[in-house]
Amino acid sequence: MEIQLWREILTPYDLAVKELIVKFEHLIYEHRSQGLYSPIEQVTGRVKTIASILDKAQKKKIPVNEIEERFVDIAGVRIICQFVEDIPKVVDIIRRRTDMEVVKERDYINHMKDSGYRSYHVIVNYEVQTLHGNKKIKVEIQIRTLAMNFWSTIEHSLQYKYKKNIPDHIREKLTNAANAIISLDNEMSSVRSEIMDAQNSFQIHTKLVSDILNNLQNLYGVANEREVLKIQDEFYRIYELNDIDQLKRFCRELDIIAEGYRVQSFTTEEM
Ligand code: 0O2
Repeated sequence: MEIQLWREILTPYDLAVKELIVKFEHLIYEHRSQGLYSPIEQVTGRVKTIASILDKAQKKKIPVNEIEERFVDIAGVRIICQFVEDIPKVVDIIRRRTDMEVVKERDYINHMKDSGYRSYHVIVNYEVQTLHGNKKIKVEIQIRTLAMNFWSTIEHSLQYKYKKNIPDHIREKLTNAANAIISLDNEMSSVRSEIMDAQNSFQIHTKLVSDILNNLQNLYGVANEREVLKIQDEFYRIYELNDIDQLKRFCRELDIIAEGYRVQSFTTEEM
């Protein structure tokens, strides 16, 4: 098949990957902006390269004209989580969505591959709208922890380097590393609530400071400069106390002051 034709075939897959990355990243944003813990930490995606498609087709003896129908991972999205416990939550989010339909699931976490590979795969049907109309395509969503991703990225590069014939002594090290990853994920899970609390406080703190600075910036345009400078000094004083409750109280009070100025400016405009 001509390269140009391949490019055309792959265009909807590229669109699907881009759309899904935006959608999953927006879920992270929605969680965080509501002060909630996001089970999704990072999202990446790729369209399989033509070389890799042809390689796999040759190995699996799939005729070129059946590739689109039989390949499930031309479009691939990878969702990275912090903890193993986040993975079923992400799977559940995917199952409940109406813009994609789960057609297959593969649990390589409870059923680790002989290589040591661990990940949860969900194959979905996803519809994209292209210049030539709607097209339903398959997307493979791989869900795994940061630690699992570290292992599989390294192992994947070694597979590439050794053309899938990784020498025994390296294979043994990879197996040891895969077991260490299981222990690491378990250790992290055992302090999960402490880690989540710490991250949560950090996010609340960041959001409060950002809200306060926004309000202060807006006040510069409408309030008396001396008053704004006084409020700003008070903010610095409270910030140094490193006390989240005081920062929350200050943020609420500043909201009330800012609201007062907003009302005042509306009334002046109306007159
Ligand atoms: P690439 O380069 O990542 O695209 P099957 O459907 O069972 O006939 P298939 O399609 O190989 O065979 O399915 P499987 O085993 O679920 O693998 C799908 C993808 O999971 C692979 O795509 C890899 O991305 C990943 N994967 C599976 N096994 C391993 C492994 O042992 N190590 C690593 N690092 N990744 C793995 P591709 O096309 O093989 O590779």
